Amino acid sequence: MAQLYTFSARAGAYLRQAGSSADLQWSIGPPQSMRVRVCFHDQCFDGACSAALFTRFYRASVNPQATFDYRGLAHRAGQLFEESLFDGDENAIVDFKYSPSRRLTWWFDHHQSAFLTEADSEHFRRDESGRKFYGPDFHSCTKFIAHIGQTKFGFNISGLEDLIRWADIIDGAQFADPKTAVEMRDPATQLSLVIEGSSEKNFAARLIPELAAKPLAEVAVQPGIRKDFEELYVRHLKSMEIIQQRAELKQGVAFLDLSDHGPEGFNKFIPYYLFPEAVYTVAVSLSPERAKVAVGSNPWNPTPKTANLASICERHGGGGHAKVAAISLPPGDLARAREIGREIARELRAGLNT
Ligand SMILES: [Mn+2]
Repeated sequence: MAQLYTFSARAGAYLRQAGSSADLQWSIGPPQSMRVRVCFHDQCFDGACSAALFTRFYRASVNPQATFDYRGLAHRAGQLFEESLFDGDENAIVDFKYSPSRRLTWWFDHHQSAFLTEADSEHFRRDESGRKFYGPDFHSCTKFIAHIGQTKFGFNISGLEDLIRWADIIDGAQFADPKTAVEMRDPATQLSLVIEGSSEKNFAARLIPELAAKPLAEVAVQPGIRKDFEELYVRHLKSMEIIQQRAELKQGVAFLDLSDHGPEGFNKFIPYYLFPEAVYTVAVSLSPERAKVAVGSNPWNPTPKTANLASICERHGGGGHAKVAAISLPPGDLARAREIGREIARELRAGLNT
């Protein structure tokens, strides 16, 4: 139920209106009891930045006294949302799939595969709240939220430019060169490594208030984060060695089976740093949660990339963006993940060599 707050100079307090027009109840009280649940794409720099930016936007444009709780969401086989997720007075999803739940009050996403079903897509098209937004042309959800905030709500992004710019560079794979992406000398790329790689539960959720309050450079040098970064960077260097040894580069496609290499992810630009001639990468990996096929394209290789990787992955039950997409299967389906990975590699090679 929506609640309205009105500041009453006479009462010297916010008045809270609750209930329908038939049984209006006004109570005196500050609106800090307004709790906003923000669900975001977990272990993703853009997901965390989207949640941070949404927080700033909401405080500036909707309710300065609101409190926020963050919950990271992950793509997995099966049901994505339980109704109990949406336990706030307001409930938002940023940088993640649409939910038709009546409890969802704000939604921002930019993924091509934002809708699980045609029914969800139709539900979104019929929404009249003016608080649910889909921006598939945006490289990052962070920049999309900034754009909607500025153009529809008069939100001032001053002081947040760096956060928005880097989320757009990182999520849109718009690094100037593979060196910037792989050598990680900028605070944003260092934070991205920690957000994607931290094994602490709810790490990103706890980092979001920092991202909303401080410049990236200040967040990145905090001792806890610095230590995590250094540990993960050592692993990053090791994974570079392994990818160097394992990659099967043929006809413009690097195929990588890293499923016996442990659950750690790897920086998706390493293959292009090591093999500039690779146009696409297909990587199979295994974690306790899922067997994953990740498909990406080399943004620095000038070869025209006509394949829509989201569409290819959708055929196998996955999704993502045109230039980077993935398929998640239950961990027991590793053999099928390998098969799908090989098949996609064949399809991409055939497409490049016709
Ligand atoms: Mn995103």
